[in-house]
Amino acid sequence: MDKVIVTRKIPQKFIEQLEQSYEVYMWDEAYEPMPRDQFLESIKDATACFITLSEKIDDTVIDQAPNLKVIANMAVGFDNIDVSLAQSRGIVVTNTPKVLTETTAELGFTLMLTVARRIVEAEHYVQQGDWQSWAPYLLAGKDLFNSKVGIYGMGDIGKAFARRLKGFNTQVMYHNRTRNRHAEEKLGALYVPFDTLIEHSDFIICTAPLTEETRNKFDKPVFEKMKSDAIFINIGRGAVVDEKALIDALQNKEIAGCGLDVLRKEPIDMSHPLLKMDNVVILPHIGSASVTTRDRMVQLCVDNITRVLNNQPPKTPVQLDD
Ligand code: 8YV
Repeated sequence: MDKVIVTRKIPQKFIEQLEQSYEVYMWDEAYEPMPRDQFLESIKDATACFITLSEKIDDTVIDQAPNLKVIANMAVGFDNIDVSLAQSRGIVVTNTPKVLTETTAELGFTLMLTVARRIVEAEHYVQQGDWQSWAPYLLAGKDLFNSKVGIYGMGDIGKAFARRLKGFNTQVMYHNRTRNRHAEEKLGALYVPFDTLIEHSDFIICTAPLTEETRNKFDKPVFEKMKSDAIFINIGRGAVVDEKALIDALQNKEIAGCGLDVLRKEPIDMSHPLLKMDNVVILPHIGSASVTTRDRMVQLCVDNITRVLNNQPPKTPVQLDD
């Protein structure tokens, strides 16, 4: 019988689907990933694994898993997986595109407005009993309407973000590896060189995946070029940002604030300097975290596993660009 490893606790209704045909080993802790040692041990005789971004799939894992046929990643991003190595060993890698697009764009939008209108500071202000009077510029923030918004990464999530901006009377610019006609013609997004995007945007939203091209893309010179009242939002991957450069930019007031749903090291260390700044909002990587969307992501992983183990093409295989 094929053995499926599930590295995170997922609802029983999905496990039951897999158990109809396979032996399933699920890690049972709700908020802790399966320890690496245990993962390496259990994958030895597995034919399929259901993983999240907490699991790094490298040569150690692949060498350990001679029977593995499919790796189903519960994420659209797959920078945690050495995809070319897996594919060179005949292992199919799948991800969860499309099903999480709208939920992730919504979170990005929420984060942008939260930083712009200083919502976290305002809430703390009330909770701490500091609200003793009204003042003309009390917690005054930044308007989104009439602003210039720059989107870095015009994939599905970038487009869903641009669509949401339509109601806010903003000027939308974008930069992407390739031009996106749909974004230009249907969403009115203007393609600009990267330098133009960072120099002229009031809000800069990063939705980019982590690749060799995007790693550390937002570094010191980039933050220096931004407007001093710019707000930077990252819902892509943490390593697209040089965090030291971001901290310097905030401390030197080269930018006005930031909102991050993703960090270089997750979970963040409590001593991280970004946690001490009022104009920074950090979220624990919850971009796709609505119950409906998480259900859809899990179901897609289950479907991909089932299809590959039945010698059918998966619904959403990861395909590397040439
Ligand atoms: C995932 C994400 O929930 O899809 C992605 O790439 O970042 C999130 O939606 C997270 O990566 C867990 O695997």
